[in-house]
Amino acid sequence: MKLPYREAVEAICGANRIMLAAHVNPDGDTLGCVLALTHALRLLGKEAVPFSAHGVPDIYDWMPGASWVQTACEHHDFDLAIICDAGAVNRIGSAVAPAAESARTLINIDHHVSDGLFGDIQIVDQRSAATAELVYHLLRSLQAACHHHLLTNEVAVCLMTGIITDTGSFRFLNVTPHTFSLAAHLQRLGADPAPIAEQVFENRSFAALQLMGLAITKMSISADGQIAWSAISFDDFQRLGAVDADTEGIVSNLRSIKGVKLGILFREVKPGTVRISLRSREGCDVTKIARVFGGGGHKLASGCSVEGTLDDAVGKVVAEATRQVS
Ligand SMILES: [Mn+2]
Repeated sequence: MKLPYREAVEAICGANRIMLAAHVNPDGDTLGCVLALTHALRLLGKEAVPFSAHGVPDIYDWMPGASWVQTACEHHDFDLAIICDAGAVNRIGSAVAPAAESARTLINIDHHVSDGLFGDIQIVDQRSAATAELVYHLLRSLQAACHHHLLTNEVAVCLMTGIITDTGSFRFLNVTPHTFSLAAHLQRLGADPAPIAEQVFENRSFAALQLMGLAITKMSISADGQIAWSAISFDDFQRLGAVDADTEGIVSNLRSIKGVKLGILFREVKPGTVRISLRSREGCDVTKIARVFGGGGHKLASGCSVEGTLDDAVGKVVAEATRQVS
């Protein structure tokens, strides 16, 4: 499959005002791509503005260029919009999407399985471990076309952050030899993985660890030992002063138990609304469970929401999971 890098380079060269957009609930990959592109485009003298409707989470606020990020866009006069790591335009949030849709040209760079492709130019490849891999190739093409050094230390750090976070520090199934050669080049450019991993994974709040402890204390396991789950109530969040982002990592801990195929975390985000995260090992497709409750995602990582009490949600989802797993 040949990706339209040349077309994207032409669109970038012909544009002056360029907006870059991350998806809502931003992760290291979407932010890394948006910031890497912003750095590179500014080096080319472009007016490049990064947007993230949900801002920059604390664990990513050290990233080079993080302070440039805007959360809403009122201007509708961009020559070009580049959306990174989002399966659909509405995934960049309603405060940013109209501006991207009204840009003269729209480039979609992504590695997700999506229902329909969008954008005038689509650099979409599901085999890439991270969108950062695709941005890396785009920047190399751009660098060659413009005879301008673009893979700076800042750019390399942003892209390495995307790769480290989307591969779970090179542990996930999406990692290929290509991921390693690309990461090797980024490290040679000055992007050491260790300080990035420390910033992202070892910078947690006290409340987040207390929440983890509570979730582990409250966990349950099915009779056959294949499903492990835990539930955190709205009161638990309030009492510990924890926020939803502090649940990061809990569900993968549930899945890590020997013999467990499926981990489920229930969190009452507000009274009457329960958000559910599902994580499985290979061979167990959690999208099938999430879809029953109107959610979706990937085979090994999906989510959904259920209205009602925490106990009701646990009862319904665990019953459905048991039906599907056994
Ligand atoms: Mn990604």
